[in-house]
Amino acid sequence: MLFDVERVRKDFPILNQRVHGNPLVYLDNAATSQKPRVVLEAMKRYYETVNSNVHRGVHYLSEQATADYEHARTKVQRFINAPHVHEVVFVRGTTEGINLVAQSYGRKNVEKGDEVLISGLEHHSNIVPWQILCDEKGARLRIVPINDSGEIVLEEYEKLLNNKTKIVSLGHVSNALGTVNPIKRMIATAHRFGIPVLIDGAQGVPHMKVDVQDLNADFYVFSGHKMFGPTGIGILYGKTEFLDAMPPFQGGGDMIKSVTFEKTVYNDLPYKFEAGTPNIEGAIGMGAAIDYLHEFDWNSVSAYEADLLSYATDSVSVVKKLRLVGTAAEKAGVLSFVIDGVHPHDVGTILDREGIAIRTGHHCAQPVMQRFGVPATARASFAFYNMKSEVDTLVKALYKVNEVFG
Ligand code: 7TS
Repeated sequence: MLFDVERVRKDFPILNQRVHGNPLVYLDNAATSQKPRVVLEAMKRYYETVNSNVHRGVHYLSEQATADYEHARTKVQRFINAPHVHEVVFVRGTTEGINLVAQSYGRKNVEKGDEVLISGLEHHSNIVPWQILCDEKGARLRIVPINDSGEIVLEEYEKLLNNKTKIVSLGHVSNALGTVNPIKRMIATAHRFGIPVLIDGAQGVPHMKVDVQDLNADFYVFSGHKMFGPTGIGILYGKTEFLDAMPPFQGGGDMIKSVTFEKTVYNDLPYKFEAGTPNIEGAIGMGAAIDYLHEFDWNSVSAYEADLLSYATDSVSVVKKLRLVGTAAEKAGVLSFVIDGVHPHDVGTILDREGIAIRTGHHCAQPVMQRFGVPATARASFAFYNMKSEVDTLVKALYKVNEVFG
């Protein structure tokens, strides 16, 4: 079945508008994706007909809200092929998921002199939580280097794994460069040393089918808002053996079975990690986004996206003084670049006047910028609703940038 982008675009009301008098060209999908109508309607329907707190009331609406919330969890379970529904924990997003593992698993298992291993490609949210942990424990954060194309150097990775390494935490896809990491292979390598692996899937799930069992990931985290769902909701998937042994991250309602002033008995998974009233409408919206994604043939989507990225790569490469940052063999969704003599923010501002939304800056990945010797890049990031004609608009606007800056 061929992917029909014109039809898909009709599902996203926000795309059909003009910005500064020009048709909106939204190329900031790595920051957040747009939402299809079915997601917006699911959340509206929830507030208009069901709104109530979950897991508490015996009344009709509370039971309905609980059923909808838990149904969303089973949708996530199927979406990532998790073996058990209790392995799916609702969190605020990728950032909270990583902090949860660092604070709960990390504080319990990482001691003075131990090591935590990440790569040189990580988003700040997969760096700073581990730094906080290592600082507290007197442990060492070690970094797998990346090569000039923006790929993890696998030989170095293997050399860095040792009996002091307590956890490995890796991005699935780099938000700054678009590199797709060979995580299945890297997980298998870490497992040979008996080391668990967390995958930051924030930029993975919007572009590819993820099967946590096939990957054999011990933890996999992602955000709803980057996969066409709402903000403020995300997922921590963890294998039962790890989640069961981990202490709670936050205390409060819902995460307990019983409380006295002397002793509290914690709830079962996943509720042990869901203290307080959760983001109910967020979970429901995320479930609706998953239903929406299920309608697609992912082979066609992947082929469409790969073709679009390759077209964009070729098209921008002819722009004078433009240099791509990140040229990995395996890439998804992201085109980062600099134009010699022009600050990326100026590129962004000129493009904005043409109705084009891109991100400029360090993309919360300052170590990646340092590795490539640039303070910032301009980044166009794609979703399956983007079109080649939008790439053409981008390229035309980049010519304009060169005209302005001579
Ligand atoms: N990990 C990666 C790889 C990301 O790209 C992001 C967000 C996060 C973690 C954090 O996700 P959050 O939903 O908890 O904020 N990346 C970006 C970006 O590239 N531009 O804005 C946010």
